Amino acid sequence: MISRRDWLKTTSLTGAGLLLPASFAVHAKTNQQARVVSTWDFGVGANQAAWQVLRNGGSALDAVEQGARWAESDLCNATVGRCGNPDRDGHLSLDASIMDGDGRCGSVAALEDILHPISVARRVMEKTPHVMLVGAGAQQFAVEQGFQKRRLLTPTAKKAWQEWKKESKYQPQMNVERLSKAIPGDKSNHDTLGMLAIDSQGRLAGACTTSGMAWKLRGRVGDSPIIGAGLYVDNQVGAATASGVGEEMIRNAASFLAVEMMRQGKSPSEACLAALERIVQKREEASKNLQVCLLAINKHGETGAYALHHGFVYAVCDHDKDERLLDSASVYAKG
Ligand code: SD4
Repeated sequence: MISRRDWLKTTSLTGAGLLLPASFAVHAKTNQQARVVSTWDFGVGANQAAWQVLRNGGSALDAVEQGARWAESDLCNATVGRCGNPDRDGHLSLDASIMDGDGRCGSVAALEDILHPISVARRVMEKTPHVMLVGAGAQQFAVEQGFQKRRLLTPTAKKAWQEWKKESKYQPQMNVERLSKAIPGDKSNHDTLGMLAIDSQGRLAGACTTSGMAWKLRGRVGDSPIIGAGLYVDNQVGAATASGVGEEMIRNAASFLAVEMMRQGKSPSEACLAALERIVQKREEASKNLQVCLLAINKHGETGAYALHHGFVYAVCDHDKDERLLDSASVYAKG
């Protein structure tokens, strides 16, 4: 298999007139616009999984599904997938959504004991006339579709939950730490993988996957599986995704709002800021003590982000500059 570096070298040799198969040269050219962006520092790993699809000319939809699958199974942290912290009663329940730029979408919420909620969400999109399945029904559908049921709560997450139960204090907190510093039970009790991609044909897609807030009430659903709140994609304009305290995104349809702001001519980061300003305008006091992060891409592949508070980072991967981790601007100054 050709490595990414070799690929870059080879494509520049094409310009120097060396003989390569015509399809290879076309492929290299069209892949210039492919790009994938993801929330948080673990987005780097997720982007790499997605990039394997994009670099071969694959679709944005396949890319974001692969990226989210990586986060759900290979990454082990307290807020996404199999290593996530459970709810107040000790159940690990997962939320995910997927959407493409033509408006097709699917999601699952409060799904238990299934490793890849993002792929179940895609099946909801492709195999049913519905958009969203929840709880026991989502699990039943997953099993019917061939997904294996398996107990997902890790011993570490169980231990953290048992510790938490000693005081049982539940309060959503803002995450101002990079996730690599997050350990179960510390103050960073929520983070989500939100991923947006544009492929070689200019098609957009997005995916969002999370275990939601640690110690949440049983049955609590955040923004991540709600189309328009945690994720929204429109090929005509761009796409946006969110991380942070999901209730704020739901109240303001934040991802949809960011896309609509791009439709009105704002850049991706201006659009994220405008959506956050709406949140601040509605609940100014509350917004000082919780984190909301928005990430966006427009149809030209330009990306941007904004968060309420300092500390949000996002990962970008593309043909030109490989992988990089960028700091988001914030509404409230550091400290
Ligand atoms: C939720 N938005 O369930 C998710 C959690 C999260 O960063 O993103 N945290 O509310």
